[in-house]
Amino acid sequence: MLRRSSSLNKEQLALYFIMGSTNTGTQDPLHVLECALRGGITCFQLREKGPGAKSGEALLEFARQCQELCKEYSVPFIVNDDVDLALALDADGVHVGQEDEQAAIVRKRLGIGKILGVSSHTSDEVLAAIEAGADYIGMGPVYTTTSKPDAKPVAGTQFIQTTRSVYPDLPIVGIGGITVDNFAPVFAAGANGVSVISAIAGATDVYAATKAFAESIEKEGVPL
Ligand code: 3NM
Repeated sequence: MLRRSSSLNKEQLALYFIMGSTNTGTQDPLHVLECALRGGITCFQLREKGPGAKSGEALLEFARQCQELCKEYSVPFIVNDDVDLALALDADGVHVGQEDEQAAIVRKRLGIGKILGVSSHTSDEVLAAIEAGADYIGMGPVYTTTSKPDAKPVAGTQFIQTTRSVYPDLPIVGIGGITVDNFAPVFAAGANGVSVISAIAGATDVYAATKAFAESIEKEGVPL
């Protein structure tokens, strides 16, 4: 079994914001990220995907700016599915899906000082991710999502609950269609956090939406 990193604190998963430059409509993505950071997100993942996504130098520059903002707020900066970019920037970690580079290879490339997140949809995938040295598992989609065209069928919270009963200490984050109005069952099922794109990136007032979300999570008894 590969070793997990010691750099992830479970509480940092509580309100995990995911964004790319194509998720913010007419709003400047860096402004959106800054408002989200001010509002209280606890982790950030740069996920630059879909039509119009940045690449090459433009992506490197954008990623560097996102990383700088995250540093100002002491929030982990995770890169989705781009180990080269994460290594070039000395990012805090990488998140991969099942179709991306294999988790065990990513762990070897990153070393043990970095955070590795793996999306898992079956118990076999969870076990493989743990054996590959994942620090946390992403599980979804909990609810219907419009942010990932190739998302799997809606899974609800049952799989989180089952996984939690098998692995009491495994850091788990739920994802997919999660909002300030429907997040509570995700924590009740045993997740340590919720990952969101549109509930924050699509808000008219990103700061206010994030702050309200963070406060609601705290009210559920989750420390932020
Ligand atoms: N992964 P929103 S669902 C990036 O099920 C992603 O693994 C998912 O966006 C999975 O908060 C998803 O806008 C999109 O629904 C989440």
